[in-house]
Amino acid sequence: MIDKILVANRGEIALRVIRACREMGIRSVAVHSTADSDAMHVRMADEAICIGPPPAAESYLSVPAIISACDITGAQAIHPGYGFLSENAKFVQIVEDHSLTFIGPTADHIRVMGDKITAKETMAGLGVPCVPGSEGEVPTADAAQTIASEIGYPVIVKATAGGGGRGMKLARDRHELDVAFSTARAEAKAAFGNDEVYIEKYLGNPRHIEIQVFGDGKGNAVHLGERDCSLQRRHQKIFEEAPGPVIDEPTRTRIGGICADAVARIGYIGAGTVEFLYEDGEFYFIEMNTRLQVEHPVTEAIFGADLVREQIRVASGLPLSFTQDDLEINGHAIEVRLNAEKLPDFRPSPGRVTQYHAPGGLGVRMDSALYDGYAIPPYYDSLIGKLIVHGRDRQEALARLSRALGELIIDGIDTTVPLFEELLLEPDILRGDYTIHWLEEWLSYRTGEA
Ligand code: MV4
Repeated sequence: MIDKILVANRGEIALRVIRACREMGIRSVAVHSTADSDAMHVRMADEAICIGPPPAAESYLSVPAIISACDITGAQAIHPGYGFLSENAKFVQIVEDHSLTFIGPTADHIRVMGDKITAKETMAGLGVPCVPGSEGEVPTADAAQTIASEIGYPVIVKATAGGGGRGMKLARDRHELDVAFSTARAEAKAAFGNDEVYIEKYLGNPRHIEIQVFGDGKGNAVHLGERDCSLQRRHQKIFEEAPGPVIDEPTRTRIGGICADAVARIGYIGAGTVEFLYEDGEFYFIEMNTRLQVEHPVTEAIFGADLVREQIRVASGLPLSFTQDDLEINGHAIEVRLNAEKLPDFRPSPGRVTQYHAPGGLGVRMDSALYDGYAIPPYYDSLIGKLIVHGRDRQEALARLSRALGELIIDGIDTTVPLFEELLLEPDILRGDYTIHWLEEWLSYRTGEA
C-alpha cells in the first residue's frame, strides 16, 4: 500500500493532491523550485524538497531531480497533477523502471493517446465515433488532394504529435490545401520533431464536449458524464460546466457508455478524458487526455466523487469506490479559471497579492494556492485559482457564481475576474447558447477589431 506520495507539481493542483492524501492518511511530499520556497503547497505538504532553479525545465520537468527526491524522502508513488510531466511517456517508463508507482495510466497508454493518429485509429477500432478524414498519415500533397476531394471541403490538416490546438491548418478549397499541407508539415517538424500529419473534415461551429472516464486497470471502467468546455480563448479554456447545457440523459448514457467500454477494453487505468466535437447532435472524437484535468471539479461537484482519491485507489490496486449504477448526477456545476492576466489582451500579470479573500458559502469551492502577501512568480502558468460553484440547476449555479465573484478579493495584481462579471451579463451565456468560436468573436467585437 502507498503511504507516501510525491506531488510533482505546484499551485492549486498540488494542494488538491495534498488534500486527498491527507484525507486518506497518506503522507505527502512537495517538490519546489527556488522560486517557490514560499508557495502554499510547500507549507501544506508533510515534507518539502527543493529540486532546482526557477525555470521549469530545470525543476518541475527535471526527471533526475524528481526521481532523486523520491529516493531521498522514501515516497513510493508520484502524482503528476496536470501539465509538466503528466503525459510524458518516457518519464512514466523511468518511474516504472525505478519500481515507483506513477499515479496515472501506463506509459503505453500515454504513448498511444499522445500520437493523435494512433489515438484516433485505436478509438475508431473500439467503436468511438470519429471525425471523417484520412486513414492515418497523409504522406504527400497529392494524397492530401485525393482525400480532401473524397471527404469534401473545408478540411483541417493536423499534426499527429500536436493536440490542444497546436499544429493545425485550415484549407477551404483545393487551392488552399497545398499551402496548408506543407506549412502544417514544416511547423510540426519544427515544433515536435515529427512531421506526420493527418486530415479531417473541418467542422464549422461545434461545441467541445468531453467525457470523463475512469478505468481500474483490470478491464473495468465507468464514465462520469460530460463537461462542456466550449468557451476558450487561443485553446485555453476559461469557463467549464457540467452537465453540458445541450446534452440529454439518453445521449449522455449512450456516448458515456461507448467511452467507458472503449477504455475498459484497452485495460486503461486511472482518470481520462475523451474529447469530442459535437455538432448537429453528433459526437466526433478528436483526442484523449490521459491525465486529471484542470476542470475535474465540476464533475466532482455533480457526482459527489473525489477523483484524486479514486486515482490513488486504482494506482494502489484497489477497486474504484463506485460502479456505474452508483453514479447519479446531482444539479449543475460551473468552473471559471482565475488567471493573473491583464485585460483586454490577457497579458501575464504576476506580482504581489496584497489582499486575498476567498468566497465561500453554500455550493462554493475555491481551489487556489494564493494567500495574503504571496508574490506570484513570473516563471509559470498564469492560473492562480479556480472558482467552482454548484447549484440544484444551471440557473442556481449561475446566480451563485455571480454572488461568489462579488465576494472574491484579489488585490495587487490584474486578474480575469472582470471578464466573468461581463460574461454573466450575456444572454447567450445565461442560455448556454455558445460554441467553440463564441468567446473569440465576443472578445474581438468588444475590443473593436470587428
Ligand atoms: C477541429 C476543429 C474543427 N474540425 N477539428 C482545436 C484544439 C484541438 N483539440 C482540436 N481543435 C479543433 N479541431 C475538426 N475536424 C476545430 C478545432 C478548434 C477547437 C476545438 C475545441 C475547442 C476550441 C477550438 C477552437 C478552435 C478550433
